[in-house]
Amino acid sequence: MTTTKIFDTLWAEYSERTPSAQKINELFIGKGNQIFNDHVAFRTFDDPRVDIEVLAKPFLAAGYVENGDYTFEAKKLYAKHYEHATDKNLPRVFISQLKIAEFSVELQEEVEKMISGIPLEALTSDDLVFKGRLWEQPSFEVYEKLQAETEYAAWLYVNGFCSNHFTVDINKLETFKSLQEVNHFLKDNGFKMNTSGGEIKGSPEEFLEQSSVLADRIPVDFKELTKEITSCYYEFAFRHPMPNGALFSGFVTGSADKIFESTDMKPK
Ligand code: OOG
Ligand code: NI
Repeated sequence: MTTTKIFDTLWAEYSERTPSAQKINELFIGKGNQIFNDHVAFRTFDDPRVDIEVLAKPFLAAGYVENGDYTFEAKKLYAKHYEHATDKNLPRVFISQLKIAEFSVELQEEVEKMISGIPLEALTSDDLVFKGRLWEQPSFEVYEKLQAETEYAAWLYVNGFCSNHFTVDINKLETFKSLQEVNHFLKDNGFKMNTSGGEIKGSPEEFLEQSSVLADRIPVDFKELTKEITSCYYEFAFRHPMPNGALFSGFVTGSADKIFESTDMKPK
């Protein structure tokens, strides 16, 4: 699959479930900006049938290479980021996985049910990343049980495999010169920011500043009832030059830790 096809497909799915991202794009474009993406992100479990390496396949096939890895002790997550080997205008790809062995036996059993419910043809398709939720209709009781241990697993149980956020590259906007200005503009237009760890995560000293709006909520048909649950969110990244003059290209663990919380049902 070409990179154009990959990102067009991902954007179509994501923007349909994330009306805020479409609205924010219209606002930026209305001010005379063109939008470029800094990165997109995916979530999964560390089971070898569906882990980071499996989700990365379409990207590796399209010329992406691994560029860094990150550990999140408290959230029991591990992540890798990928960049295109030659075309640096393409978005980075950030994929995290939940370390399921570190959770309760009950959670492990639920995850096993999810993964063993995935049709074999999807598991062997090399494009799991586009497929959404591949297991049976979720139960609200299970959702709440997962959520009590980890918002991440509960989110994945409902949303499945998909891009959980796109990220506007603020360096490339014409009419905004800082993340502060962007946040101000978004709040003026009624958007709610993720304030966990402060509205802006990171600093010029860390070479990366990031912010995000709280995830949209869409109705989910559980077995027992229909309820609005977080879908996906939009992020904003501003990169600073390192001492060698090049823009920093990685991620900052302490900031990412808080960005994950954009999909929490109970935001901090
Ligand atoms: C990923 C959160 C981390 C970043 O830019 O630091 C991240 C997620 O929500 O799955 O995207
Ligand atoms: Ni991100």
